[in-house]
Amino acid sequence: MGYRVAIVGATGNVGREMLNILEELEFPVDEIHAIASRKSKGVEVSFGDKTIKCQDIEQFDFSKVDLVLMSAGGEVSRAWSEKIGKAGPIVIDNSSAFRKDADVPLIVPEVNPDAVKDAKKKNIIANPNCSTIQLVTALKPLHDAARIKRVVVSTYQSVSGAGKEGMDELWNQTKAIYGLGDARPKKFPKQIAFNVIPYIGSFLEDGSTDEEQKMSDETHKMLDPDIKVTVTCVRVPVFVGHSEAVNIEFDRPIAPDEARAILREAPGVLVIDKQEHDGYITPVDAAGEHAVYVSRIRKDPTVENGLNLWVVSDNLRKGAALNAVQIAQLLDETGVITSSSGYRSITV
Ligand code: 2RA
Repeated sequence: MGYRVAIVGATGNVGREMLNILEELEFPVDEIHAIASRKSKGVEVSFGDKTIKCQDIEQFDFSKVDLVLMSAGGEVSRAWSEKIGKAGPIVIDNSSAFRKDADVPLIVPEVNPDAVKDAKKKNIIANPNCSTIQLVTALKPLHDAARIKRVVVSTYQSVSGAGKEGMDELWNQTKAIYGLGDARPKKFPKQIAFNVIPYIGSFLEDGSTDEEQKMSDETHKMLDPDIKVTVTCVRVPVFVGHSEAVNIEFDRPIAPDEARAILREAPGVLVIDKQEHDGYITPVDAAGEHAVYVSRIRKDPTVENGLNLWVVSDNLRKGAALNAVQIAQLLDETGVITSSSGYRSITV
């Protein structure tokens, strides 16, 4: 006996990864349903060696499933997640729609698994923003060892964070710039091929962007509201894998060797940190993998108790689909949902 699972947004980058990861982690699935908008009805997606056809969200009876993994954007989540939660299943929502809701837990299983106790308040759990997930996974073990006072983060976010259209734009623009074709930006506000764009999401009144605000708000909700967080989010011409340059100020001295030892023991983290070219990670190395990689751990001598890190992870996997499936595992392990079959846990 396993679970009856529906994936909403099954044709998207993250939806497809959710299907892959459910299968890879042998999450106990009895029934799987691929759900999408009416225009994608009948489109085929893969689940292991099977092919399943997308069903129209308007026609689907959500009371017949136990778990819904939702990744169809904020608008669809706002229209559907509460309705689905009331029909019975628990919704793991990948959008930002409910992340700040006090009755909706926001969870990275390595960071704040206890928040699962509130899962049934609305039958919705929010999956954090991709760039926040990898940040807090690396910060949590360090914060437990030496309180973090302030974090300065600069992100280098891949185009897959903006969906398939973002990936297509990088591919088509790259070809168009050196050949024939239309290189004008459509998905991104400026040319992304051979360029970087210091803007993700939308502008807020104070001049920051909502992507930057999300990283700060979500770190406060999951890790500690007292940590000062300041962020600059940048889109870069990389297909998959978000990178972050992270500067941390602690309330006591912490040597790079101590930080390395702590991070080596931390769940979900892999330290690759030698002063040689195989000794640091790039997004190309991290794509398709599960871990949050930490490299370039070094002292920041310009502040008291400062460290610099380089943090990279696959934004479609740990930054989205993997974290969502880990939340499903957590629901199962804690008995919030129940099934009699077993499955392999994640090890990285
Ligand atoms: C991005 N953070 O990379 C977004 C996706 N959730 O655009």
